[in-house]
Amino acid sequence: MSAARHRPWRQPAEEHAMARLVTIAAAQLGPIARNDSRSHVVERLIAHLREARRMGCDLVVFPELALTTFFPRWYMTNQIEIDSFFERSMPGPETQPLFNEAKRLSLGFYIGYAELTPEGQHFNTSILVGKDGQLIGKYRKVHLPGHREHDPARRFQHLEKRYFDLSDTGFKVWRGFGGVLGMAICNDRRWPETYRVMGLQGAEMILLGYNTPVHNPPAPDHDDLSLFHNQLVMQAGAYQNGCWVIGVAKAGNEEGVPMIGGSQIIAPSGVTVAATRGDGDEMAVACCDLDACASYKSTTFNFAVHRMPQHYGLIVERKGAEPPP
Ligand code: CDV
Repeated sequence: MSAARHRPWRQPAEEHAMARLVTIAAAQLGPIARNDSRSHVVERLIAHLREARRMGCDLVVFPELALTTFFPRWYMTNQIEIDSFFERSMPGPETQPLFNEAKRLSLGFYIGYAELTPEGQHFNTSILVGKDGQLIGKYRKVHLPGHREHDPARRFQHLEKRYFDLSDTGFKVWRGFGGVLGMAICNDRRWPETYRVMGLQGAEMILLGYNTPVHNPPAPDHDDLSLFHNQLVMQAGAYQNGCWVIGVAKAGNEEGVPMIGGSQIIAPSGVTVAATRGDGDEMAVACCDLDACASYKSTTFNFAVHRMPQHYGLIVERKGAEPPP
């Protein structure tokens, strides 16, 4: 992948005119305190939108659970307290200004939030909203990490399995922004199946937000590798499926728990073309050519020609590894 493919202003005018260009803002957030109001957070999101407009963006990607602090770090039993971190409608009264401003600026956006449905289900959800303010798609997180009960051995908890229901959406893709887009959330990015299921539906760009503590209580030996692993999995997912991957963090020291930054925009080559540098509110911006996917999707990763699904049955038949006796 030559740098020119990522920088249309270096392309010949004719090629530029034909390219499917989407300018993306990876809108990283710094920490959100437990007591921060939704309205205060929405002001920060709107500041990102305005900056993105100034930079000529089409689509702004916000993190996972972008409206509150990352509450699964605390063990809670009071359902009223738990539900206070969830949105009963989207947009709701406090998030409506975000939708209004995005539409006024003609910007699409992806945002993650905790969803409480009218039936009482709790999901870790993301939505993709078009430039006209209309919902393009909704995704509910498939890979819920962590545990269900309080674990006193941990410095902080990771109770996604306790607070969220299992996904009922799976991995879908949608047409929008001139291409085919998919969504994932945080832990999903570590699993090759996430990208491949969307790759098999022709995904040209996968949007994903995350909250990743630097410290991994069950495996502290991974701590020094947390940024490396973040980049490794997203670059592999992009390259092996010939698609753009946009990964966006909520970063920094949130309620005493340091979280990684490392938000980035990755080309179908697997090369990161823009990245944040710090762990606060910060944007990385890149003009992404969706046609850059074709050279990967039509050669090395031409699935229709080269995949051998008759040899992949175990991937769906078996959940855990079973070594020979
Ligand atoms: N929010 C997440 O899904 N976080 C996980 C944690 C468990 C490390 C992640 O994979 O980044």
